[in-house]
Amino acid sequence: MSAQENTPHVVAFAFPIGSHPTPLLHLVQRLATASPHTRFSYFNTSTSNQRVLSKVNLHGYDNIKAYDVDDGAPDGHVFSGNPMEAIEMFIKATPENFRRRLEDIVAETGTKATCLLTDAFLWFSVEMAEEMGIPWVAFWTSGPTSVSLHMYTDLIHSRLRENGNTQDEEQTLDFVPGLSAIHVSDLPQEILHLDSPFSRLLYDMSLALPRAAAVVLNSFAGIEPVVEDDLKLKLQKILNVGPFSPPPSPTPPSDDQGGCLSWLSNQAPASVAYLSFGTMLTPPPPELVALAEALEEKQIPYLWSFRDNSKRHLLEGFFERTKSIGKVVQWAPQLQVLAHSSVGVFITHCGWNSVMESITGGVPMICRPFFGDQMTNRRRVEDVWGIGVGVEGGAFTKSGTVAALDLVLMKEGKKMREKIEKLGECASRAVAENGSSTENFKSLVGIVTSSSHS
Ligand code: U2F
Repeated sequence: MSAQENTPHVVAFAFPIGSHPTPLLHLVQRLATASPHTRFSYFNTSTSNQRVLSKVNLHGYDNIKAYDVDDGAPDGHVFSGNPMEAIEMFIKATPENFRRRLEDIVAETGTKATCLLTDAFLWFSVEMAEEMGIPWVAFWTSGPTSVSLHMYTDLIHSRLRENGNTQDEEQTLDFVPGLSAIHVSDLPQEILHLDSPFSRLLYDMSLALPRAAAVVLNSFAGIEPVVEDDLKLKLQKILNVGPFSPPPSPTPPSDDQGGCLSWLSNQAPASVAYLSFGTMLTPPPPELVALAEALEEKQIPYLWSFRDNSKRHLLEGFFERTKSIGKVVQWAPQLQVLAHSSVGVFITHCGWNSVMESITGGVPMICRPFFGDQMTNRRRVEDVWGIGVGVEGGAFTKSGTVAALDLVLMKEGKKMREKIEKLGECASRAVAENGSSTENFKSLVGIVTSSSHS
């Protein structure tokens, strides 16, 4: 057997939407540092690779190579901007796009895959891994609550049927361990309605996850103890290895072209509202206007990560009038922004990475969730952890936003900060030497780099 054939070769498959591909690549980087003699191949669509690789620097990672796979879009196709269009085209192209590319790479390098480490959504990887006789490790980019809800999809449906499918929005999920605070109205459409290609993908994932050698989460022990204990009964291994932070890079790409950090340094402690709605969405026009009116009325210093040029005209007057107290950028170095002592509140859609980063930075949240796991994340933030508040009525209005700002920056701010600091300490302990996430990461290295199964 040649040295090439003997080299462990971990092949990572990304789900090319939103923030999914970046944390997977960060995980690959950490693994590649921990195991320099293992080869890592990172598969993603070309558009997503371009975006991710413009922010994540692979310089110095000689054992990682990124490859493009087909995104399923016909040549010259112009996307509408609705993420579901890209998702459905991509789903149609799977698993053949990954399978073909993997065959090419194996032929080219003479190195067989010894482990598939993929976004959990790409459940078909378990079949590919089983055919090759290698382990499948699934990476769940959100928290324990949302993966648990997917695992309970059948039970949720049978309970809803018992109620005559009336879907009492206020019904709570007290039949799911640890999740009695979740209401039916918090559930993602993909769990409630199983008829779209994306919902079916997630349902099939819930059936496949027990076959994964391990399910890896960007989370930490103790944040959802009951849910985690229950997941341990359902999955072979659950490995919290978070909260993630980007691995150090010899020449870090500058995420702070807008000068956010120096601007923050000139603001009073805990005074600034940081606004960002993740990688995929912008609130609808009336909500943007209401949000701006609330900030202006209260004269709250703000830092707004705003990229949607089609909606920018709605805020141009506001940005101009408030330029002495506010700053708007296309992209902010969010992790560092949330760790800055001047930030007093994070106005967020409750994407899981944002929630983790807010906990790490110790910043309470005002939550305006839109889809997927964001509503259940909001429920944990507000009702379970007490580290933020949802906006009244579920959408931004001027009065509701003013009330939420008063609550977080003044009335309840101290209490929320104390609670979030406690969670943040728990997170720091998990990633410290000998901490639970650190130890889990070592187990993960063992699982993905052992080529004895091949
Ligand atoms: C999807 O979430 P998003 O990608 O929309 O949002 P987040 O999970 O909060 O991740 C956004 C990431 O982008 C970074 C930020 C987060 O790591 O630090 N970022 C930044 O650095 N600068 C900016 O100006 C703006 C963002 C989905 F919509 C959610 O429901 C899921 O929870 C999530 C994870 O599966 O994926």
